[in-house]
Amino acid sequence: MNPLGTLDELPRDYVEELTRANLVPLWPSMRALLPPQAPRSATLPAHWRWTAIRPLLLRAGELTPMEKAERRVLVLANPGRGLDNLQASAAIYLGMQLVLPGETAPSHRHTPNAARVVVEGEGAVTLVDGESCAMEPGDLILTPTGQWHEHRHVGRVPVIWLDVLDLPLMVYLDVSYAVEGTSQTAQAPAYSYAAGGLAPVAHGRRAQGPYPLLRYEWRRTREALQALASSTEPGTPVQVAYVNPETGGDCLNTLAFAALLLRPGEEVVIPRDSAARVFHAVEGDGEAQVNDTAIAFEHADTFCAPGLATVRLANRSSRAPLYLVSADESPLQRKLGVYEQR
Ligand code: 1HN
Repeated sequence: MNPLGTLDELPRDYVEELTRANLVPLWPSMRALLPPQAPRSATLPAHWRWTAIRPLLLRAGELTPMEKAERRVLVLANPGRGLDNLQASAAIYLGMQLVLPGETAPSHRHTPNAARVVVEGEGAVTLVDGESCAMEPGDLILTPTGQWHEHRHVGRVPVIWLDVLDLPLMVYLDVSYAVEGTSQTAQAPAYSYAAGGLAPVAHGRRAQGPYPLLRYEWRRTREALQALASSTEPGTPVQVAYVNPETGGDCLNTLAFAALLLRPGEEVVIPRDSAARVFHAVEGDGEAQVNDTAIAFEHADTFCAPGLATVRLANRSSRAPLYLVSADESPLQRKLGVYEQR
């Protein structure tokens, strides 16, 4: 590939004249914008330890009351993208949120899509467009774009969860904003998806609307993985996708969520694809190899892999299973026609 001309090679007065006219020559930036063969990602393999986050988050609970925070969150920022940019990857934001007993995080809605993976505690609920979603460890709870949501906590111990949002994407597109609301009236879910393969019918109708299921109970996800494990060859990832139960499609428009089980001693390779991916250890400890970076992770740790990374995961325990939840950018990339497996 030919080396292209640089800015320094151009006469100073010419460059100044361009600048005055708000013009920029393309060729000095061409190779950076379109690197040969594969994208260059600023996203680094990164690891956020629960043992580091938890005490700092509880300290935030002492330092900053809810009224001063609205959402009491420590953001898991990828150093490769600049900590101030609050990004785990190009499109994924991650934050660890704390709600103390008796606290309420007020109702609002916003354009970014969000999902939460509960890490610790009990007694909190998230209300999503009025639907009351209990929060138990490992549960995945969706708050899709535009839906009202607030968090209430009537339990006795702190509740902590991992927020996963497509916030960086929405900010990039200049479409990110929020609207404040008033406290919602709690309702039970209109439809209950109690068993796989069965779609509930109420008053002769299947569920309407794009998000029929908002809470994916960990208990059921775990059972599904265990059932799948019995028919999956060792070394083949035991994995389920969190889907919209009416369409079978991704549960959110932009990000895909999955749960994985690694049996004791098992090691798996994640198929190499263009989607950046984050992992959270719901139960168990393990090791990840993300390109050249080795990550020894423990229960409730979170880590990320850039798009096109080589990712190997291992459960080093000879007795305990390892359960992970992942989120990735594949739905977004598919819609843009740029998703690749290599
Ligand atoms: C948000 O609305 C929540 O509702 C959590 O719990 C984290 C990060 C950025 C923007 C909005 C929540 C958020 C957020």
